[in-house]
Amino acid sequence: MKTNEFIEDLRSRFPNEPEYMQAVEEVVSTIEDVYNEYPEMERYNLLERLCIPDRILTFRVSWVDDKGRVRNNTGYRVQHCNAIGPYKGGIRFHASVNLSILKFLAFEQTFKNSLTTLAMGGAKGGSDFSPRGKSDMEVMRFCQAFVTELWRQIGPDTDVPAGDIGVGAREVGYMFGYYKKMAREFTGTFTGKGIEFGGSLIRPEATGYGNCYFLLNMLATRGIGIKGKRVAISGSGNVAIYTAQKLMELGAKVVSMSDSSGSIYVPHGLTPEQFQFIFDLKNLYRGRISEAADEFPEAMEYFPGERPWKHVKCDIAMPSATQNELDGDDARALLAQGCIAVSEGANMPSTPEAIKEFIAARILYAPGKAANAGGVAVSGLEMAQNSQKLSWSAAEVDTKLRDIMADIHSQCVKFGAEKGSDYINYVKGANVAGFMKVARAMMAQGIL
Ligand code: NDP
Ligand code: 8G0
Repeated sequence: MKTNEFIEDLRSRFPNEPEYMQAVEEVVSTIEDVYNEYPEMERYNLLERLCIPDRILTFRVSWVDDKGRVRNNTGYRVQHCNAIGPYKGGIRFHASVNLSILKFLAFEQTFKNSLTTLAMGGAKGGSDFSPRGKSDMEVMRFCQAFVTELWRQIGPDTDVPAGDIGVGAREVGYMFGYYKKMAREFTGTFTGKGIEFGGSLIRPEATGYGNCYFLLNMLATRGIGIKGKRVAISGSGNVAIYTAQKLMELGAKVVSMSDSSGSIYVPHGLTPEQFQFIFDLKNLYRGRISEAADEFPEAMEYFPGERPWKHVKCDIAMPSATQNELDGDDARALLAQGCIAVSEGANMPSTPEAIKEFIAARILYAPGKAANAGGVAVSGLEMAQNSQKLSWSAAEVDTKLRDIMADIHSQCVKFGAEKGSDYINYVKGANVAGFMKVARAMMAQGIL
């Protein structure tokens, strides 16, 4: 297989999908060697079948706002691959959502889910609807209209959605409720549900906690501890908040957080009181991160419209907001002031140029598909609990999460250890490990 020709052909077929092509290029460039070791894969045209989603659903979502106006958005579900289990992946509601972004996310999800060791295929969905500034009733009407179209395409053993950017407990609750009504069944068709109706303990915390556990595994390969380390986080949503909480519990200093309007720098690290303020601000009031700087002006500096990376002094960066939020300049700025590790909470937050910088500097760099897999892993555990009609304790789920993150780290080491040195290329490790399992399953199942 000639990688360049393959990529150019795909680019000419999908010329307006830069995020999708970015994700595909990264994976293809790292699995090329193993792919070429198995000529039967090329005979089955496996790579192309693995890069192009099984199915894409697109639909109009019409809903009525509080002023009685009829509003229209576009809804999507990309069912990428179900070779190793039912389609699984979140739903994103954000004005920026388009097919390229959802295709990249569904593609990445397939390899990530493979790494979790659980039986889940890859999918992603969403809409260009933004819940920000909408009333609860508007959000509910939108969710019901969205599920009116989607419900026939999903199910506990078919496709299991969850939250993502802009979709939290409120939105999952509304979507699950309407799904249950339309399908006339009570099953685990969504994950991230409320605890009273089938949700798993530790699911809200899982992505952030899991990323911290992955980071601990990476640091251990170099005999480094987390205590006292300065960690820059971006975002202040689900992933960022629970990353901060676990880091503080582990004795690290959280020196930044952000949202799409700007970032805060906290030179001495967040105190428990400041963290609680941000937690309530985001979870109870849907507020902005600038309000934290207003509340604690002595302790924090606010940079409107800026990302954290150029404004912080940190040992570790954990980008946890969105794709392509850390570019080559940001990476050089982080490296220049001594950053030793980057562990991605978001999906594809680092641009290809930034990744090149991290790898060239041989720092510890974990791509999202490994580091943030704890979220979907605990979703897989939620599915298992739902189908058995039982629920595990927080301690049980947390132990399983730690074990899964350690397993993912081992897979990265196995496939990413560089010959002749002690460097671990986690990008290559995660891609090869994730790919091999899906590829074997696809080969065994014939041309579908
Ligand atoms: P949330 O909606 O809870 O939070 C998103 C955060 O990122 C908010 O602070 C938001 O700011 C900020 N943000 C979103 N879009 C942009 C943008 N275009 N530019 C700058 N900031 C932005 O989402 P999550 O925390 O759930 O998701 C964050 C990332 O983690 C995403 O990449 C997601 O795919 C990934 N992820 C999430 C998992 C989960 O379990 N939730 C699992 C694995 C990965 P604002 O409030 O201003 O919009
Ligand atoms: O639980 C999920 O399926 C889910 C939700 C949000 C994001 C992700 C992800 O892995 O990116 C998974």
